Amino acid sequence: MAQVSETLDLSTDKALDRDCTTLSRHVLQQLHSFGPDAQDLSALMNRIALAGKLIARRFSRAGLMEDVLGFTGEVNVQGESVKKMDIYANEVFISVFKQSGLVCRLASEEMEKPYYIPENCPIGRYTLLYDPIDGSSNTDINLSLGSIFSIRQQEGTDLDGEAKDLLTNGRKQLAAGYILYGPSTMLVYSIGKGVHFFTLDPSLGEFILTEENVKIPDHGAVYSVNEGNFWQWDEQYREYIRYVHRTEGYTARYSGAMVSDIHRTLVQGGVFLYPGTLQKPEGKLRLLYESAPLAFLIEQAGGRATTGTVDILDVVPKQLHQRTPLIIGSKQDVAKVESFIQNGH
Ligand code: AHM
Ligand code: MG
Repeated sequence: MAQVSETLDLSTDKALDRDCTTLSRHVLQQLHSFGPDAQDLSALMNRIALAGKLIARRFSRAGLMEDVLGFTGEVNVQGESVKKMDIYANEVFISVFKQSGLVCRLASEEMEKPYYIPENCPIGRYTLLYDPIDGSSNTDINLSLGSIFSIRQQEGTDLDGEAKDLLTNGRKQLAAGYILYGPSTMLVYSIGKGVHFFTLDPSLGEFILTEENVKIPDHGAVYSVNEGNFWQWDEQYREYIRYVHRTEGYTARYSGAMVSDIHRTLVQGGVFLYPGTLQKPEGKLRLLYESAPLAFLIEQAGGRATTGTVDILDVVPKQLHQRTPLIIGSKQDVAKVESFIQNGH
């Protein structure tokens, strides 16, 4: 036997170590603890991973199955047409957390009010906030999409079922991240100890650590925004866009799914913007399900996220489905946009 281990070459050892770093093990390693709170977070992340695998599996067969693509004919609380995958993914998270015992409430972009799991409430001290499918207009054209999640500790008893304790700033998030359904499925998360990438290995059915402590570059060449809304923006935003048009070194990318755009920004740097428009003065993106979780991640990676005047993580919402303008990405690029908003240049 001794002979076998001596002959194992180093690259095999490394590959094995890598394959063994699953998400739940990584959470425990990060917290240096096997205590109850660490076990809870580890179990919560494991459930989110399961939801991600179920959604990824359905996406991968979308064109082959009945009832996956297209709209349901309903309009959600945001006034947006609902896709069949929005409903499926929303229910996947509920179903996965019903069995966890840890989560008493789930609040999602697709539901007017939080979903309560009464049997979990005496012990379930956590709330999951999520956008089940982000960028759902990409569903029918087989382009990248995502899910966004955030975990908060429940404060108080919430006896009236109003979930008012969720109307607090984004610094209260215990964990946040996204699942990216691209050529491979990735899970990116932070529990306030850096940002880490996991990739789904389909042969194992497990998310495996692929990059630890990811840092966003301080500057990147890409600006990412829906320029079709140019006519609807405030003049300061238009001036910023005119500036990048006349300055060498900028290039544009916009996928229609923010999770993909944020992932690229995290890896390569740059800035993503969704400003207020005439039709939607606060922009399109929802603070609790989209902007705050992504701001938490990007700050953990050394970047910034702002409304243009206030850091996203300091915004206290007045209602669950509140929208917010968002400028997010590399420090220097966010500062440049901010300077246009605040000083006009
Ligand atoms: P969704 O969660 O309902 O799909 O909306 C959010 C998405 C973002 O992923 C994306 O950046 C944006 O909406 C695209 O909107 P638009 O088509 O207005 O540019
Ligand atoms: Mg979304």
